Amino acid sequence: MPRKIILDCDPGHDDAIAILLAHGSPRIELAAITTVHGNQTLAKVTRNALGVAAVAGITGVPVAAGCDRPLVRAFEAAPEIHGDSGLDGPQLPAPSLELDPRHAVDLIIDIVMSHDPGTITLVPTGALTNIAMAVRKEPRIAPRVREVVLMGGGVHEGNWTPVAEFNIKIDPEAAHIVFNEPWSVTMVGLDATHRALATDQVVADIARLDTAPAAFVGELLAFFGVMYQESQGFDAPPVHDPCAVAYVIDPGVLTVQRAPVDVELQGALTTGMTVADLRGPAAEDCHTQVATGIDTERFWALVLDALRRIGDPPQ
Ligand SMILES: [Ca+2]
Repeated sequence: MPRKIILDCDPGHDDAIAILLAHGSPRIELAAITTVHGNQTLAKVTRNALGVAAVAGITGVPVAAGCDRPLVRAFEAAPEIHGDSGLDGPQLPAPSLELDPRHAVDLIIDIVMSHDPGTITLVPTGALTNIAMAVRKEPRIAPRVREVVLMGGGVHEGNWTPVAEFNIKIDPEAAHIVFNEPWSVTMVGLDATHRALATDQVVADIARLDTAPAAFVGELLAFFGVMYQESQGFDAPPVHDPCAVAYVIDPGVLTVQRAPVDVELQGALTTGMTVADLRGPAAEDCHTQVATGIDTERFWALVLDALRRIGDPPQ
């Protein structure tokens, strides 16, 4: 049985690859793609999500736009990583799907409440605003969701500040809500994703697939590589978001450790830091775990397999 997920994202180069991985994997059924402010404005990332859906040949999956700003703080984008469009590099095709008229928060609630308990997994790969709003509006989703597997945070690493990761830093109050609800949360943070590097070898393996979606990924990675080199000194770009999808497909991809996690909201230097307590065995009722490592070969094999299965969808 494929796992049903709602991918809540802000495409975003790595979000785009996460969409392709989810769509191409036989172990995942996309119940919805929802968008949230983040890498760029809500309008831009929503347009990008629809364009990526067209590249992937996705049909019959609702795509809905959500919150256009954080719960408390001012909107903050990441053009230095993702460019002015949020997905600079490749040419985006015209959307083939129409945007669902529902607000993403309502779509998330509708899907979780209309499915059997324990069947829907939430995979947020952007700011946690939509997820926080959904669980505040309809608290009954918390015990019904199978688990939340989010890309964000880090135990020992930051990227937007020395100690905070972008998705958490831009809406720490939303992250605080999500980490403190009684659902199972896996934090796929920078300790794992900074090792999911699109090396020259990976780029060559993807190019060899010789399909339009693979070429699209190649163009994404070319732009992403330059931006990561210039802004953060990486020799190869870290591809964060698909790591969360990969964990749903095959939990063995990541090394995880059960640990309480909370989010710093008032730090003079540390706002948005995910504070994980790894000091000892976690309590029985600890509902959060953090990724501490990744099997990169296994991860890239999943991405390549998904792209191979997608092939060249009819346009
Ligand atoms: Ca993202």
